Amino acid sequence: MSTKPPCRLCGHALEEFVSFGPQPTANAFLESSDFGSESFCRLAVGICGACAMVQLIDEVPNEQMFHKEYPFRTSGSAGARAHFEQTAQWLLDTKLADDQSFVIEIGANDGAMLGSVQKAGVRHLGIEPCGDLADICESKGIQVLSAYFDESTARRVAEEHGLADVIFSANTISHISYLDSVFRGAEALLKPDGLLIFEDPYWVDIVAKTSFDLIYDEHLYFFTAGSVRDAVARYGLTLVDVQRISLHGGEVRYIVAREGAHQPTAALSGLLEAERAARVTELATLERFAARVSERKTALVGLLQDVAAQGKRVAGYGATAKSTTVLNYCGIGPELVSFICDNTPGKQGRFTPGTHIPVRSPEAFADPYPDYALLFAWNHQQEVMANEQAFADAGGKWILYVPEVTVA
Ligand code: DWN
Repeated sequence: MSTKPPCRLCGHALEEFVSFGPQPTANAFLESSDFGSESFCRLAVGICGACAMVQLIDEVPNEQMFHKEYPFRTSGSAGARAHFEQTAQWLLDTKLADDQSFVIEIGANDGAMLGSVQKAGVRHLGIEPCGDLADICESKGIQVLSAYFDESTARRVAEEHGLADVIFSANTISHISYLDSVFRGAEALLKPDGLLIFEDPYWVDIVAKTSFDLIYDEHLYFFTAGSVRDAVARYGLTLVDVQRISLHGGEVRYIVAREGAHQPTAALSGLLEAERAARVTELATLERFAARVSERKTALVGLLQDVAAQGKRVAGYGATAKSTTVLNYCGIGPELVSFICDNTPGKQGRFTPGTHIPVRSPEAFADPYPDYALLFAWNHQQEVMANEQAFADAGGKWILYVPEVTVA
């Protein structure tokens, strides 16, 4: 009899509903000398039968994913830069207005958010385990501690820097396996009326768009307002507000306070109601999602094979973490996508994990233009297509696979 793995939050059994097979570390872009020595981990998603937290079944150790050479830079897109400048301004205007204010960011990345806080002269601390990213923050004058965030880091920070008005985090809380320690740490580090504010991909949007490529090793949890509400409640915290965010294909910003410190908003009850109506945590919905994932693979591979049979050349655009799932799950290698261009220096000159497609700088895109460009950075579609208008003007066609496989 096979035993079902336990939920990381409540220990109840997980029901697996989709699997992508063995996958390499999503952001481990390779040197050719690394070929053959990559490590793979099964990528499969389940839902807890008790607390409805959607999560990966297996996990890759933190140190294998988030280390000195972690390549992703938040500031690599103008859309993300604008979003985090606006976020900083919103925090400064509404939550950090007095001269004793103190904000902490978990997963500060390259300082896209804290850079504006630093410029405003407000007390802050970035917590960033990836050494190169912490160095970039420091070079911008941002105070930073290079560490993983957990309860012991939180207690150390509280002792050395005092309690925080806001603990902010973007695209990081869903990446941390030990959420119990994170929430206990937040509880220990917040002022009595302080707020934990975090934004992450929204499971409802992933189901609605079948954006299956948002599933990869770094994304351990796929939150809904309902699952976050129940998770934080175990640690004396309450989900009080939510905001919808369009970045990265649809996210939610969760605003969490100590129990009784802030009143829940109408926006929260509205989103909880919409989630119930969408039935996104019911097994039947999840099984339909899994069936659509498989159909999407067939459609994308079929299109790429047709294009190859016509002797046309396809390049990829954006060597995203998401592309690792698409390429490895669909079995797409250099015979179907000859190279991928990306503006991240740490990815250029390397090869995609598992499928060994060369990654080149955006200048290579026009040298000469391919017939088709497969847009792995579909979440930055407007920005990329505007920057590369000359490609379409020259007769080039974009291939999209979210929310459907289309040629534009
Ligand atoms: O949560 C995460 C998100 C926020 O970022 C992480 N786990 C890892 C990473 O995921 P991703 O790699 O899928 O993120 P993006 O933002 O979709 O990556 C876009 C990629 O495309 C970057 O490598 C930069 C590149 N890019 C480019 O070359 N030209 C992006 C734009 C907009 C461009 O014009």
